[in-house]
Amino acid sequence: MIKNFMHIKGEVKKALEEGRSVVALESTIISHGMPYPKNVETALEVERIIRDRGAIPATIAILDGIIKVGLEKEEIEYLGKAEGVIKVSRRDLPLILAKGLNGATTVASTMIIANLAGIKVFVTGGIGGVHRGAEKTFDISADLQELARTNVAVVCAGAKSILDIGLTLEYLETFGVPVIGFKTDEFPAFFTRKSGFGVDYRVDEEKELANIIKTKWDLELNGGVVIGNPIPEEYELDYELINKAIEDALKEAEEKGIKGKEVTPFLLDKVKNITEGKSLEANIRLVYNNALVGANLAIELGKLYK
Ligand code: PSU
Ligand code: MN
Repeated sequence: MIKNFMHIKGEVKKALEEGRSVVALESTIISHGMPYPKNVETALEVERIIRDRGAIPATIAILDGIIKVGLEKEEIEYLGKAEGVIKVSRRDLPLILAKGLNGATTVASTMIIANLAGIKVFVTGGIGGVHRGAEKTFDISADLQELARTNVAVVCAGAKSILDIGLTLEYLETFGVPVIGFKTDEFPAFFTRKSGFGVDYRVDEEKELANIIKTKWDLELNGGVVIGNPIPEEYELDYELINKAIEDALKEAEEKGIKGKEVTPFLLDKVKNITEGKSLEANIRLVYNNALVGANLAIELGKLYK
């Protein structure tokens, strides 16, 4: 039944059938996370990095109401350029498919689709989380619930401090989601290597990551795993600079009454403007670094699932 809604690109389909390693990629980062044309350049370069390591990339989006697992270059270009592509999380999926619309997938919906397609590793920039002030707004990303239930490993550079990182980690703990620091003892804060919050466990090799992930699923402990892979030192932003930018962005969001699914894209755009594009460059570099680790992890997991 689900197959009626989904189109898996030939290259990806073949790789899955042959048991080769595939890495899922989201599309909200393309249509809502970065400006054109950097978004398209980055998405294509990420795919190249993954191929270079010997894995197959599968960028995921919804086009004309069809779930696409693996996009053509022109489709990535379209998502990067088009205005008004809908940001699609779990709750949006049925509407966008039934109405035959275009949509960019978040971490939550990309996990759902990756899992349906049989892809175990997903690379992104940062996960959504518990927003600051969530005790009043209840603004908690659906990404966290998805991590609690769907069996996909997510390689990210942590979570931005537009979120309440402490509460995000507490939420993940409550729902039994392992949070692993890749070569770090601290959960990374996207633009910076440090957040002030530790991780449950530090792992230094992709092979060990793969072992932990497979063990979780062998035990039928359903749900994802968060792998926090810090931005490389040379691209890290200044802690003070970024926090000032985030404070200003949060203030403006509050003044303008930004709510719901608009909050995250609004904050991301403001931070980019305040840091005069420095944050964009950092964002690109950390995604490349995640792609490298994700591809290696997919290959190691592939060996275990042979
Ligand atoms: N955080 C980032 N960059 C992003 C996003 C989050 O640093 O591009 C995107 C991801 O697609 C994530 C989504 O899944 O925003 C979360 O949105 P919300 O908080 O509305 O659930
Ligand atoms: Mn939200």
